[in-house]
Amino acid sequence: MPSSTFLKRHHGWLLILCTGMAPLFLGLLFTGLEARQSVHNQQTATAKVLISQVETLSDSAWNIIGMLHQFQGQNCDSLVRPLQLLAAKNAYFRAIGVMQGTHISCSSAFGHDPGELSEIVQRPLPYQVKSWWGLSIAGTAVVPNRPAIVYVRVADNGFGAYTVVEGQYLLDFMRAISEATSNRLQVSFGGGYSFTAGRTSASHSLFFSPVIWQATSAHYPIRVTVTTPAAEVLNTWRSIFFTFLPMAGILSMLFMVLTANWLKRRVTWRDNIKKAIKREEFSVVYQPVYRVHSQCCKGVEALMRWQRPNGEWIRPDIFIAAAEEEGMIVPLTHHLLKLITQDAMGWQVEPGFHLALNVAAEHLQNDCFVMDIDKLSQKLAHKQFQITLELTERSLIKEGDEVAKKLSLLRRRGIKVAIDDFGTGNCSLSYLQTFEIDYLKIDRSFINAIESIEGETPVLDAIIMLSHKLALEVLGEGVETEMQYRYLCQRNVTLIQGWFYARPLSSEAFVTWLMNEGQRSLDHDRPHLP
Ligand code: G
Ligand code: G
Ligand code: MN
Repeated sequence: MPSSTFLKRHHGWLLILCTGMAPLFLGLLFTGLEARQSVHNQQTATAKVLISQVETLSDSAWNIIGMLHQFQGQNCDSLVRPLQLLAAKNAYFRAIGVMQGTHISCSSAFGHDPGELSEIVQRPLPYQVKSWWGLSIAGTAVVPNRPAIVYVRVADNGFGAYTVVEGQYLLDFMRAISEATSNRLQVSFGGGYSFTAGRTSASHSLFFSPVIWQATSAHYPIRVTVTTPAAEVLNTWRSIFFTFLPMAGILSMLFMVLTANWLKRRVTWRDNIKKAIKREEFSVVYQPVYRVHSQCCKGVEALMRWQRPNGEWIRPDIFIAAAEEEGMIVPLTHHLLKLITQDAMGWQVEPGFHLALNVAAEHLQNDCFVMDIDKLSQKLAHKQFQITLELTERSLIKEGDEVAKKLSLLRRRGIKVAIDDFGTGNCSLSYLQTFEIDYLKIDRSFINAIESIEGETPVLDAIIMLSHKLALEVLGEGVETEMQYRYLCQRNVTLIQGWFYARPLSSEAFVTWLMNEGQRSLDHDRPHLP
């Protein structure tokens, strides 16, 4: 096996492998993102629940404090009972009381003169003058190890009320959520002590790091932090990935089979064309072109044909397109030039007889192009053919400058250039300025649009007029009826090609046809013009 073929085979396997891996890689990426999103959704939901819980607590705390303000001015003896009653009725409260400034004057837990508020909360007070505030704290004087939240309101005259909300309920609630979601939760009120539930795990896994989400309440200074450890993110990802895995597997297989099929087809086309060249399955037919002025055959267009050994004909538009795609168009055109040279050697034609051939885009851009055409004209020099290159608009798009240079060089050596299938490509008009052109071949579809000899065919008429203005010769392609022929003659289209005049013929058939029919006029009633 030659080394280049070996490499190509390997490339094939690599490509199959890559397309097989693609769904897996995309799946990894996609499920990674999906896991992060899912973790994030869970975090925001958790934060929302927690915030709403603390808001409910705070609402009832402020409610009670509002009620305490009605006891303003009463002494502690008469206050203790109602305070104790209020505290007992509300499950959340560890203590409630009233104060003067920061000094507590009466409390549900201690009765008379329990001391300064700062002693109860076991830390300096965050505000001396602010009239409303709340703070989460690590513990109180009586229960130092159980966190709580203290709420305080002091009126302008110095009368104040406070309540200490038991933190244990909130902590239990947080622990339950933390266990269910494997998240670490932290809650603080007014920037104070952080209620914390769940383990701290700072470990990073290979692809994931812990995900942290912070949220605050719109009503109170509540801050909630939800931390999902890396291991939990990994778990979430794993469950999403394993759900996705069977689909990825099926996609992988499908992609690999499709790629393998595609590669096989490519190789098959390439190999088949190569073999067909060797086995001489290709041949060339020549379709005569009629010149209206001289009323005789003035040239031919060479068209390639492929017949398989089993007799099946492969359509030229199919095998030409396949050859272009598989990088076989240059070798195929070399073969075509060889066949044309062999055929045309045997023809008896007048000097200046047109020999037109179709050139593919890739060949035009190839370095060997000018040399190939030079070789053809040298080999046929003694026959003095007028060689014409038919290019499609599509082939002029790429490397326009290079192509224009090559065409200009060949034109100086006497080669003519035609635009084939004119009007079906894009940007047609700009090409007329950029490239040096001798002929326009009007696409068959425009000729087909002719409905009657008197009627108008606006696009066709415009193309013909444009060619005349640009002093280009026009050829009508695919002329099938006398009506189409007359229509074109009326509008001074000088060259006619199509079944109405002649079908594409093998070289031998063409030689006979030229002898018998080559001088035949399509108009018996018109005199010959020079
Ligand atoms: O006549 P026919 O059915 O062969 O042509 C079909 C298409 O194939 C046309 O567009 C024609 O330009 C293209 N074609 C035919 N022979 C050749 C050839 O030798 N080279 C290239 N590049 N195109 C060809
Ligand atoms: O695109 P290009 O001009 O290279 O191709 C010419 C194509 O037109 C060839 O396929 C040829 O067989 C086909 N052809 C030539 N004359 C006629 C015609 O009168 N009618 C139809 N339908 N096709 C034609
Ligand atoms: Mn053509």
